[in-house]
Amino acid sequence: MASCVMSLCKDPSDWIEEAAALPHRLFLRTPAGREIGYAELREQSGRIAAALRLRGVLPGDRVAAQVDKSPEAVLLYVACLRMGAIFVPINTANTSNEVEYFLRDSQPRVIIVRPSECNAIEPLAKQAGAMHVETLGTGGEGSLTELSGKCGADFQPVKCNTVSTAAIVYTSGTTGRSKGAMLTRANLASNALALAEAWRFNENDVLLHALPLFHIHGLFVAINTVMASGSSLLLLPKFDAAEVLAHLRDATVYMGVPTHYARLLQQVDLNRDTTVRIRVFISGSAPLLPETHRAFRERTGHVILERYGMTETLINTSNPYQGPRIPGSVGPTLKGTQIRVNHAESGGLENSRDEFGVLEVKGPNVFAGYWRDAEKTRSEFTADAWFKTGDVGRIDRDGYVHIVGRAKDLVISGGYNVYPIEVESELDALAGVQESAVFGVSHPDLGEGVTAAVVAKAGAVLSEHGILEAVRMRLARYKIPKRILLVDELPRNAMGKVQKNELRKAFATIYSAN
Ligand code: MLC
Ligand code: AMP
Repeated sequence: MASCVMSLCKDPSDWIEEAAALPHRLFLRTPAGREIGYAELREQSGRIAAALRLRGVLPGDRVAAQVDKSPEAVLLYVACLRMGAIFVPINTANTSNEVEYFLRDSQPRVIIVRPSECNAIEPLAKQAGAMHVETLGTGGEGSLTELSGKCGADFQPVKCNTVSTAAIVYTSGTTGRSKGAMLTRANLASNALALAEAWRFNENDVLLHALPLFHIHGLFVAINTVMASGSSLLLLPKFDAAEVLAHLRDATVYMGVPTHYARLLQQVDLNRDTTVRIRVFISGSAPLLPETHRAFRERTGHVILERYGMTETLINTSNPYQGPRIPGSVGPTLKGTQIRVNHAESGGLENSRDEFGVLEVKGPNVFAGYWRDAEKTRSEFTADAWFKTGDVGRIDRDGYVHIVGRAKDLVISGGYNVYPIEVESELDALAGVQESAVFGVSHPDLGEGVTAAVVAKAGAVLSEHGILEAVRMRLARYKIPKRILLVDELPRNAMGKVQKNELRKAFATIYSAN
């Protein structure tokens, strides 16, 4: 097997320079037959960087993107890395009021959107102070490509301080609106190198990429690990179980969320033969059920490698490449990262025993803080500078971390995080709604289904359908409750706090009974 990590580079830009120097090295391929070598990655990302510079983007300026997945979307991210701009990825499911908030908060110099969204975004961008709106479509069409096509290929990457911010990724907070997590160039570089080494990435690897590009999983865990090891991507436009299955023979590594594995298991052709070329299947972003782990092993012979991460910390732990991969555990910490259990805090997790506590993390992977929110940053770190993950777990005798629950009020649906408060605020604002409580209920496909209990105001008549219609334009689709349950009152404890555990128990089977 060829070398695992090309060299110990300190900045993500260096990966591209190094790999581009090697002739004929492939970076990206699509099922339609498009190929981009590392040399072209350097050239084409350079043209995009030059185009952004023409629009006034300087190092440290934000470049926001709400675009569909495409090779150009990958090139855009790389262009930002190489010019020292701060990349702000936005979920394509976010509605215009959500996008408006991200723009006002991050103040980008340029926002790149799908061509069909240009007219809707322009007034929002103007209000937020973004100077330019550019477009990029799935086929690479749009004003960004037109502009970059007029730029030369001689772009010189900007030398950046490794502690400078490379990306701001919005992640919902436990209170109020989303916060922008500032990830530095050193965070990205150190994590990618640790992962490339832990997962034995080498230049012959082909990563089958079916994840979205606006979260750390599909963007940094997948793409940076590929770039850091000089390997390549087979880029699918989205996750589709049959498409993934059809391309497993063309790749050596697969990364997905547990819903991907649950859906692959529904494919009759998933077996040892169709997965024979893959050397490792990796899962993360949400808990992988031990049943899924076992069923996948039985059908394919592959033991899924589960790892644990967060937007604020990138990847913290991983089951070993060699050595036991334990179902229900996320493995030991990655090289350079430390995790401790704060036993004083079990975050109110009911039935937690003394050995459990809130997991706290330290290491080169931990982010620099929340964008323009020093107070929130302070409150999420301990006095001795450990980041409080809000996940509850324990570390066993062999150093394996086991996550048993969450202290933070969070639902993870198909690998997307939904903070109940955001959904509750929209529900509570509706005429006729007295109050609401949003919680997660076990869901066979999505892991957890976003679920709402709603109490009507005296005399008001509410319906599940009417409520869903009313919030449809306000919330991204994945945040919209799968069920609205009309109840007379919310269960509360003696302190008046809503007992979501009672709700979870009362409605535990609503999705499995379907
Ligand atoms: C789509 N829908 C969802 C959903 N995804 N609803 C709830 N939860 C989700 N995750 C809704 C759509 O709005 C639509 O609703 C309907 O389901 C079908 O849409 P779709 O586009 O066909 O969905 P599909 O392609 O099947 O997407 C499901 C999925 C996708 C699981 C493939 O959500 C996905 O790729 N998830 C990965 C998320 C991810 O990358 N997370 C990493 C976060 S980083 P309607 O109403 O129109 O029918 C992180 C840190 C770490 O967590 O450790 O990695
Ligand atoms: P995000 O804020 O989107 O980055 O999501 C991070 C959260 O996802 C973590 O704090 C965990 O709660 C959860 N998570 C990620 N990976 C795993 C995993 N392998 N097992 C359990 N939970 C996970």
